[in-house]
Amino acid sequence: MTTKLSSKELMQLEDKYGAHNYHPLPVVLAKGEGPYMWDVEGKRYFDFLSAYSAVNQGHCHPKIVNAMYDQAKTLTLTSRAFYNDQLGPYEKYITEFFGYDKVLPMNSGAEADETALKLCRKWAYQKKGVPENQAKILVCEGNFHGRTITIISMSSDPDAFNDYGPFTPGFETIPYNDITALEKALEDPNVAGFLVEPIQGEAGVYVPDAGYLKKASELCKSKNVLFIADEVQTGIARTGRLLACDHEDVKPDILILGKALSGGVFPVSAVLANDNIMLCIKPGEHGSTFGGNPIAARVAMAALEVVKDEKLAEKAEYLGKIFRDELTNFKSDMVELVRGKGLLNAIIIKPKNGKEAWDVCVKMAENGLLAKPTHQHIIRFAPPLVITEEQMREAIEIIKKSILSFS
Ligand code: IF1
Repeated sequence: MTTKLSSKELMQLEDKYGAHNYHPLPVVLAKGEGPYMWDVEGKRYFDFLSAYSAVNQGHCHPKIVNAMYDQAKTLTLTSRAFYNDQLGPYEKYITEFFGYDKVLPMNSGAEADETALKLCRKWAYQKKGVPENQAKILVCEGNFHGRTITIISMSSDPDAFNDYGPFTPGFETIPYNDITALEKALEDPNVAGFLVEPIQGEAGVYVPDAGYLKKASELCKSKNVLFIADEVQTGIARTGRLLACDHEDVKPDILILGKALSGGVFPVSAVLANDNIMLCIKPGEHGSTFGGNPIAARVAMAALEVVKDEKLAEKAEYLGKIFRDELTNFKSDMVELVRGKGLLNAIIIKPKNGKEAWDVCVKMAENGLLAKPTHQHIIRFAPPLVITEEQMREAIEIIKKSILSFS
């Protein structure tokens, strides 16, 4: 029986043998269930990050884990060189679930974003008639769509693109939540698409003005430009509706999903579109080894069933209102602003006596709640959507207590 390593020993292993591309909070987790995680020493935490909204259905949801386990001992991977008995039923299920003709299955969110970009360019040349290699895609300042070289070529965050050049051309950056800027950029006849997060997650849960998404999608339609919604983080019930676009009845031309599409159990992502767009990609023109594998198919169907059966969007809507009301009315000179939709929220922390968002997160961890700053002064709060009202209220008390400890 190998002796169990302590948190400290495990952190040292990662430091010595792992790339230093993250700066994690000093917590080593060993178990997850529902809204909770436990560290190596057995301490329990509320998870208020949900792996950046991948664990919306709660940690280790039995229905999803069992689907994975059952398929994993039957058939894991065939590649798309052949058919498999799970992909067709999954494709039917997910396209009917979201209301599109077809789905292109991938694995990570970044791969799905890359797929959407390729699809948009193909459509531009084959259907819109944009001259070859002239297609332009509009993106927003503050965007986060993944970490590949093409995706960071669209980024306005130096941490994302510094020393990774040369960059992929064909993108124009406009301010987020600015209809006038979009209108102006759309004057260019070579614009093929507008890629946007309905709420900017990494930028700090930046919720655009009411009507922005609707007006933006209408402007795109009027200029024969594809409205491409990256719902990798905001989708799958996180913001109080199945998709964040649903708050404004916006139907993206291309929908990008990831993260909670698998409930955090397995890497699954997807791009959905109707035939006039999706069929621009012909056999042999795009794919991936694991894309559409039988485990991903089973896991994603189970994860979506959980969203529906457990009414997770309605729960997120209801509990999100409690979270924002409680923390907006919480009197503290460290809480500058509370914003969000559903259970995707953020608190902007005003530094006090040299203490800032990171220190609040360390204190919350001591008090049994895990969250992490996105940028220096913003803490994102995104618990699994299966959290109960009682658990939510207990967690809110931990947040308040932790902030007050700096008074
Ligand atoms: C990391 C950030 C969040 C995403 C949106 C695509 C992707 C993501 C809207 C790519 C991924 C993750 C990546 C992860 C941390 C997390 C993140 F801080 F990086 F920016 F959530 F805000 N579109 N976001 O949020 O999906 O390829 O990762 O599956 O890179 O540290 P992925």
